[in-house]
Amino acid sequence: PPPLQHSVGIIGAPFSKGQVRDGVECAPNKLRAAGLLERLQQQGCAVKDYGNLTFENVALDEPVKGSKSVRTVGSANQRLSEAVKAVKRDGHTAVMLGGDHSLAIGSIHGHTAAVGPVSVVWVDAHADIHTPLSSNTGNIHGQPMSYLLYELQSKVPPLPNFSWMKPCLSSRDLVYIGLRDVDPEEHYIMKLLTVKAFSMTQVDQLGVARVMEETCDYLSKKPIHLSYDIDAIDPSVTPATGTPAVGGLTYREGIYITEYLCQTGLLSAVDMVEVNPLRGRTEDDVHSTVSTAVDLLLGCFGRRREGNHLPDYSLPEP
Ligand code: NNH
Ligand code: MN
Ligand code: MN
Ligand code: MN
Repeated sequence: PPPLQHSVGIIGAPFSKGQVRDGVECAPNKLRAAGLLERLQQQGCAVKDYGNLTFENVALDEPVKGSKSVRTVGSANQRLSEAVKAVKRDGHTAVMLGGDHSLAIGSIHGHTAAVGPVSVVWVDAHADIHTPLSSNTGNIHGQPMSYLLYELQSKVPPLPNFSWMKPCLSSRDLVYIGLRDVDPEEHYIMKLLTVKAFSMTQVDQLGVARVMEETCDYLSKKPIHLSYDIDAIDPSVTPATGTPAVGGLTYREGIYITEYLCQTGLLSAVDMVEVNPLRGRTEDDVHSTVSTAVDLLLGCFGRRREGNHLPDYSLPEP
């Protein structure tokens, strides 16, 4: 297929209150400092940086039914939803640089608000489908999918600063890839809703190429929202993240997912979340994590390992 010029709109979401470890709010600037924008431009993308969102810090934000920072997370996601909606209305593929994975609430909500129903490919070690009441940690980054799914609406209580949103995704339009640390409550929900999932077992069994074929056969041809949690990749490659889980995707498998989704032509929004530059033990740990996240994003927008050239290139004449 002829290389189509991707138009990318980047939103930084320096937000960490969906979990308890500081540092994940530094990721948007780290990803930019690693040359993300320049490298997207070099590979032929039109790039617009919408800058970093600023978030309201709600002063009194006591836990609600065990969940932490509910009001802060609700308000941040409302802002993010509006921002993603605006980027989509401007005609770009939206890239949300997190921040923690609670931000998928606003990102997916805003995406659907602009374009209508979407398919979600959720690449993660974790399912992030706890309801606020089933969660053991109270961290909302482990819950976003339950807020988004129509089928779980009756299981999610009304929460302060969440009245702006309604579920916008059918469980039929969701595929998980890379799961290996799923809580019993989450496993129950996934079986109840018959959610399509390629855990690491299926990646081992089928190989990543078949996993991607089956993912795209399964999904209808709606615009795709890719929500990429960096902890899907093995911690030997991406250790700088809050909840590393052994036995993850290789670098190559991780990149293959992005290359494959890019060539569907349906990729409409991408989240890159849970990069935490304060979690690596060494400078190398952080560098490897950030540069892998950048490579995954480049793969979403046309970078191929066979090499690339711009469509207007011609050889210098002697
Ligand atoms: N399932 C756990 C929880 O509910 C861990 C979630 N952590 C993540 N998700 N990093 O991607 O808190
Ligand atoms: Mn996650
Ligand atoms: Mn995760
Ligand atoms: Mn493409």
